Amino acid sequence: MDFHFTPDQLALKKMVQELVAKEITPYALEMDKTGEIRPELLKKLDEAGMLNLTVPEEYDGPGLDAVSIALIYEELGKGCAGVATTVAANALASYPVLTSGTDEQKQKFFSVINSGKMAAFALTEPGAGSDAGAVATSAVKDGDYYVLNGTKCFITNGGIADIYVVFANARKSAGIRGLTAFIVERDTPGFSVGKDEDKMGIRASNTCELILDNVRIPAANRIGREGEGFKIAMKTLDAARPFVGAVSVGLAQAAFELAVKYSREREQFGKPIASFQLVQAMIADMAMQIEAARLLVYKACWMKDQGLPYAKEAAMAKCFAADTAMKVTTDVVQVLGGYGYTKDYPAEKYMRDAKIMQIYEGTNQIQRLVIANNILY
Ligand code: COS
Repeated sequence: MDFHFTPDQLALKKMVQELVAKEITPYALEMDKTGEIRPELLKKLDEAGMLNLTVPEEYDGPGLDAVSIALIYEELGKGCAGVATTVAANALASYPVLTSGTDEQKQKFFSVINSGKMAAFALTEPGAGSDAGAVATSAVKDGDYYVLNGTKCFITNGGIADIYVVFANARKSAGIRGLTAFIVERDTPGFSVGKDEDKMGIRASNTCELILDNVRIPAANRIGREGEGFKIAMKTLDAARPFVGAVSVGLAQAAFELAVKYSREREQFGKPIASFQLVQAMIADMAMQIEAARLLVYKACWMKDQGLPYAKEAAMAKCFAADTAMKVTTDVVQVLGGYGYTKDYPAEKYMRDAKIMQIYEGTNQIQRLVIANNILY
């Protein structure tokens, strides 16, 4: 076993740490208030190569392995989980094309995110969350076109993307075997952005409703075969889940470092609260949980990079790291006491941001089902 990173991975991590320190951390609370990512930051993220992390070299991308991408997300997560989510949504949307798209589709989709534009993965609907197969958006074949009708909700980057992967059902009677994936461009007539969600956390990220009203798209934009959409969505979520884990680890680490610093400085009963054993126990538990979560994330990514089956490990990494982020950030607020509950410190933001990690890209209840299914069947 080798726990070392390559010189390239270490250089990448250092570059992202510098980007985060200069361009993200100082503005994290401001973006949390405004509920928007700074447009200047999107430009900086593009210049730093953060918006096309999953694009292979043959399509003019960086061709990174999953471990390297996880290291990047961990650092972004330390700075702001909302920014990390914005970046990660481009990766999420790229996987259906990466795993199942044609060469022309890859050229088209990757050239958009290579040029600094945003992408979105549109699966969820008001009636199809955990039950992803229940997508009601319809796709009706009409000559060389499909006509899409329906509404998507909770779509990360929905309002700021230029290109979307939209899941619709092309054969209603076939249930999940009718689900089909399509590339939809934002300027297609009939396609519009609806309600912008006012969220508890990850407020720098954009989350919108999408409306498809007789959207005619060329059949050439269909990804894979008709009815292959459910499997494409599941493979995409397998690939993306360790990265939610990586963001969770970074978020938990940032909160932990705040608690360590605060506990050394804050004095009660005439000494730093770090000298009290009940505080020490919380610090030790946080450190253990974060380290365990980090190792699960790296292992799932390493398995993916080795070409091994990794769906179970991806779900474990996402679930454990998200639960860790929630537990750690809650305890960090506790260590900071009354101050942790105010907006004078980022502790309460970390706690609000952590909650979504247990919900999006498959709730932690769904992750447990995926893990159990992989063990039992
Ligand atoms: N990779 C490839 N194929 C997969 C797969 C995976 N990870 N998981 C399931 N499949 C295939 C199965 O092999 C099965 O194929 P066959 O019909 O050919 O045998 C098909 O998909 C259906 O699988 P299954 O019966 O397990 O599906 P379920 O309806 O029971 O759903 C869960 C499984 C609940 C795990 C799935 O719906 C899910 O992950 N839901 C969460 C969705 C989600 O994460 N939403 C968040 C919003 S998107 S950001």
